[in-house]
Amino acid sequence: MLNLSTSSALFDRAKTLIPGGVNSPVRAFRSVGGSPVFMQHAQGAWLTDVDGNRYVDFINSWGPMILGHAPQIVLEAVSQALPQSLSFGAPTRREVEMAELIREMVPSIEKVRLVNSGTEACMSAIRAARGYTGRAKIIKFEGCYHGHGDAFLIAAGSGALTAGEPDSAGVTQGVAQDTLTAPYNDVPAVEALIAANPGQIAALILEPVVGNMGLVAPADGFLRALRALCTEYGIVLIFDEVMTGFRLTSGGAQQLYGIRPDLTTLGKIIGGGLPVGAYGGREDIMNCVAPAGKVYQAGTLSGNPIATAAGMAQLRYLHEHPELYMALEATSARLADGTRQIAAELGLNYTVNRVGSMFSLFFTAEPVTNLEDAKKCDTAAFGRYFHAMLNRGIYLAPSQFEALFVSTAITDDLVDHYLRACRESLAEAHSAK
Ligand code: HOZ
Repeated sequence: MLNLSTSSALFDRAKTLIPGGVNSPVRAFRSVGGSPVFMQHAQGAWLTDVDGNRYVDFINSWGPMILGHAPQIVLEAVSQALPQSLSFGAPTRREVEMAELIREMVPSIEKVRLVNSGTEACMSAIRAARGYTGRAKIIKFEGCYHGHGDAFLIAAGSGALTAGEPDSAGVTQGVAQDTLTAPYNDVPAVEALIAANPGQIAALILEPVVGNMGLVAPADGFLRALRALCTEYGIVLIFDEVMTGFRLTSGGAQQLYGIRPDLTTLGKIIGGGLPVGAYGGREDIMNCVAPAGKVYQAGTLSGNPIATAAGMAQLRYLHEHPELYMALEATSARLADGTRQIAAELGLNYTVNRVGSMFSLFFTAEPVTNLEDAKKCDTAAFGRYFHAMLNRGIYLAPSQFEALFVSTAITDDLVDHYLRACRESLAEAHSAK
């Protein structure tokens, strides 16, 4: 068993100071039981906690550490930027260069606005879509998570789902009534919403590959059908690529599936681990944003010089090394296929969904294509599995309804280590009932 005494003591202190003891709900381990591990240090694939335990990291700060932790190129860029000031609240050269690079890597983004988080990006994208169309309603999918903006906390995934409260307290009826929801991968349900709300829908937002109800891939033709519907009805199609952007391919999920959204939201990945977000897309829509247009949105820390230095360093590296996506694909395939095979050998036939370097092991033998499917999982068994993996030095997302993220720091030896731990942990989780 791990010695987690310092983590436990910190959590006890934190609970007296911070709601639930954490600054973001999933971290509290509520859906897997036990108390969270407090981290101290990370390098490459390895995390070290405050008690000195080491773990191979499969969260990678929920996506952005594509190159593993503390890559030299990012650290150097940050140290070069540091002496030039931490914040200006004024335009900088690097913001222009970053916008150019984003546009080059994601061609649907003709104009882009930098913000500070994925939540901010999604809230602002919706406002831009509403300003552009003059319409009020949006469509989102059950189990998709677009940050904690009021409009998105309706049938939301991620922590909102594991807390068992997909409809957050504090969201007014007035806001909630403008958010329409459909099951993921269900085109007829979207058609029905559009038909029932003629000329009223400003935007349709989705994770083109969902990471927030566990990993769920779009069914064949799903994204294409949404694109066609949005074009036909003048609805702004928004891809939330906060987790998939620059990760699934250098151009994100939209490049992988060959679909051009009207707007895209980006988050932590473009900060290389520092707090950044962005939204961008069609020039005519983005020209509605202030001061070019009448949709107001602003922020002192937007385009922060340290965050853009880190983000640019990682983005440039990804752009210049397309071969790393092939390596990520091979590593992730070994991990996911190995997991599936081990489960089958143990007579469990669990579902493993994977797209590129994101995957999930669902504790159900049924296919998982939407939230209803995901909810069929044996979450108690997942909790036991999570702790068995943690005890073996593997740090997974502490919830059945999150994806795992693979970094280029995962070597073949670490894949073997993971698969050994997976076999033992699955067996333990099912013998310990
Ligand atoms: N909402 C994030 C996962 N989908 C978790 C964020 C965090 O706890 O850092």
